[in-house]
Amino acid sequence: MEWHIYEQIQEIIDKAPTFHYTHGAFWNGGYVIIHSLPRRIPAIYGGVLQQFTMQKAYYTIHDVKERLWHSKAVTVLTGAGISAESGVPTFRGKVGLWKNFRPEDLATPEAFKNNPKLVWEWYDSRRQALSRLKPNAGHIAIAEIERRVKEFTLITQNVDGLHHLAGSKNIIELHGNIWRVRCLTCGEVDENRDAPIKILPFCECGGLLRPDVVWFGEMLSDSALTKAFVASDNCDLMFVIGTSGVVHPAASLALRAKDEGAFVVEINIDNTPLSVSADVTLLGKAGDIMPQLL
Ligand code: BJW
Ligand code: ZN
Repeated sequence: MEWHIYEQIQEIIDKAPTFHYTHGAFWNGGYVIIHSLPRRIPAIYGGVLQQFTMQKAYYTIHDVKERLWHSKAVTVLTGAGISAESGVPTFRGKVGLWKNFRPEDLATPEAFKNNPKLVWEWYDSRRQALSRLKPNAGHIAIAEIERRVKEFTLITQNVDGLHHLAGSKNIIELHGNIWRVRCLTCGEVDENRDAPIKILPFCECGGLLRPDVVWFGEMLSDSALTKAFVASDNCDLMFVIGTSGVVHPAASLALRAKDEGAFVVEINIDNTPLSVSADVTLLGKAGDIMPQLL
């Protein structure tokens, strides 16, 4: 990176009001130049908190790359944004699914109880669209990282199965999988790739089947969450990719990783509530940035 770009970044940060976070990204011939958020660090004199000072650190994509390949344990947390470039709609934002659909009507156990046909029609339309989509460069780069690092865990909030198709192996699906069904009567879980699926679908036992996903107000699987905690608490480096960071407990995994000493790199086209906690935010599309780390 050219030195004058560093100077420009420095100038912008210096002009920013003290004690306010400054954040930005600069584009240079297609490469993302990133810097971490300046942090407020307490200055303690004689045991008394006197003031906050600004700690500034700058990272290039090459610094992140270097860190990645020197890490022993890498954990990746993904959200809908990683699949956006495959054509899968995200939930929030200007063109997100929640613009046209209310989560209360479609993604809660009460919604399914009140109108299983409506909920199944929504999931069926998403399954049909998904059946035509493929993993993108972001998914593929994550699978490649798994092949090259010693300890690797992928925690995804996505239900689309695209990480599997890209070749990722050690995957924790926090919110389930849209290609599985679960019987409300006997609890049996089965893979079902019918697209379209028969509405309403029933189990051999006669019970109504539901998508095997986690809706609002439902507990995440104990074993998935425990594994996700272990992977977040024990990694040296965590990538947080394409999530708005507003749905818990998934979002809290990034904070846990940070608290336990991991270096946290966020990759998103926008800032999120997690940006202030991340060591670095790379602003850009996951499908553009992830392959640059290989
Ligand atoms: C790009 C990009 C590109 C775009 N490159 N980036 C603590 C505090 C407050 C509330 C709670 C709390 N703990 C629990 C709760 C309640 C609730 C919750 O979090 N609510 C908040 C919304 C307020 N959580 C729950 O209910 C969870 N259960 C639970 O905690 O049980 C215990 C409990 C029960 C009862 C009460 C309290 C506790 C369950 C959450 C289940 C979420 N389910 C869904 C649907 C899954 C099935 C389906 O797909 O249909 O999961 S909702 C939806 O949101 C989906 C996603 O996995 C999840 C997260 O969304 P995600 O992935 O972040 O997507 P977006 O669209 O929000 O963001 C996309 C991002 O990508 C954006 O930032 C873009 O900028 C970026 N982007 N293109 C890089 N190319
Ligand atoms: Zn059954």
